[in-house]
Amino acid sequence: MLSRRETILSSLKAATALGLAASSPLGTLLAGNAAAQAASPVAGLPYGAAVRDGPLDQEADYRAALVRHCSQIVGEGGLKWYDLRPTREQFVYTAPDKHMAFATAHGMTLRGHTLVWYGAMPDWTKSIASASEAERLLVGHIEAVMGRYRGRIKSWDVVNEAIPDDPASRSDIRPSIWQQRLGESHIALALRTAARVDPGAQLVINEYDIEFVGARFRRKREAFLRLIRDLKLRNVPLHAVGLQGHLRGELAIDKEGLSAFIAECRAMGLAVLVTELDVIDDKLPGPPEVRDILVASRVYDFLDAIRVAAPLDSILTWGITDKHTWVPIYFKRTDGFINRPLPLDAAYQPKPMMQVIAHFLRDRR
Ligand code: 9MR
Repeated sequence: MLSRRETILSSLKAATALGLAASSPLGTLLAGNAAAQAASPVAGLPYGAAVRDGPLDQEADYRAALVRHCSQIVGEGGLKWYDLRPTREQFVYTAPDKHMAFATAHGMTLRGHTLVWYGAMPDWTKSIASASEAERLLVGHIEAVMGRYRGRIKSWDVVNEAIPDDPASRSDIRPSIWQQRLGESHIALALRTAARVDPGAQLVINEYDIEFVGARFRRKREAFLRLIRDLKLRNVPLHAVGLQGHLRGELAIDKEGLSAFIAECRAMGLAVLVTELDVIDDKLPGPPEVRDILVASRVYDFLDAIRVAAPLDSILTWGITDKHTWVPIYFKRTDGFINRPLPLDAAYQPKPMMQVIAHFLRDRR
């Protein structure tokens, strides 16, 4: 097995081979950190990760990694309708209660994900037949779930992924049972209900695919901004924009476009959170040392573009270790190499991505 120093040296060699000058910001950052190794570069910083129940219950290494690196966690599942509401009458709080207990025991906070989403809906919700029934269920759900964790879950992804992958116009909203029965007003309804139930909670609208170069992503950014502007103009309570940050290894970050988008959000008084960072690496070259640098470099560009326009007060990755990640479910590599989307490798060793996250959190304004 390579020593930590050898690993870093081989990363640097890979970086040089990729044309990443040692004098570039990322090159300097990786070289600098090679000299000063901390047990956890993000310890004490507002870094966190999504947690999965299997390993949380069964793997001591996994729990130890969370405790060592994270000051916050979020359930990868647990608070989704599919998990909470197997039937219309039931509320199953086993997983979120467990996440809350783990967070509290280790001095971490727990984020809430998510109250309104087209995805992970139990089948029975298809039978919601009218606007009044939809309104009753949505309001009742938010009252029950946010109410249970009032004052304890301090930041909520109230609305998740409201914008379609390729919006037909700026006013396009992704289809869901809520959109079908209530139209776009379901978004304001959810946010207003959330503010009433827990006036102290940070209310977030969370989205992906808004950071890349390309017309489709520009359209998605514009549609997202249209929705946010509209909510703010109507005084709907909304405190932050969540950038999921499921980066695609093969797509360049539109740094200017992203910074401009963030600047607009800031001008409306919104905070900016990174909520689900990882790098989908199925289309990147196989060798891990090379891939890890390319992954770190995408994360660098993404965080750098945000930092130009907003303080980076919170970064969560969608999982903590390459051992447990959603990425291979949809983006498995075909060359036999495992995916490496996250800050720790499958043996829980920090990768260059972790150093990049630490760098941006340490130097936050
Ligand atoms: O990673 C999550 C996966 O384990 C679940 O099966 C799936 C459906 O609930 O959701 C995944 O998480 C998604 C998140 O909730 C919203 N943004 C995209 C995430 C990755 O697909």
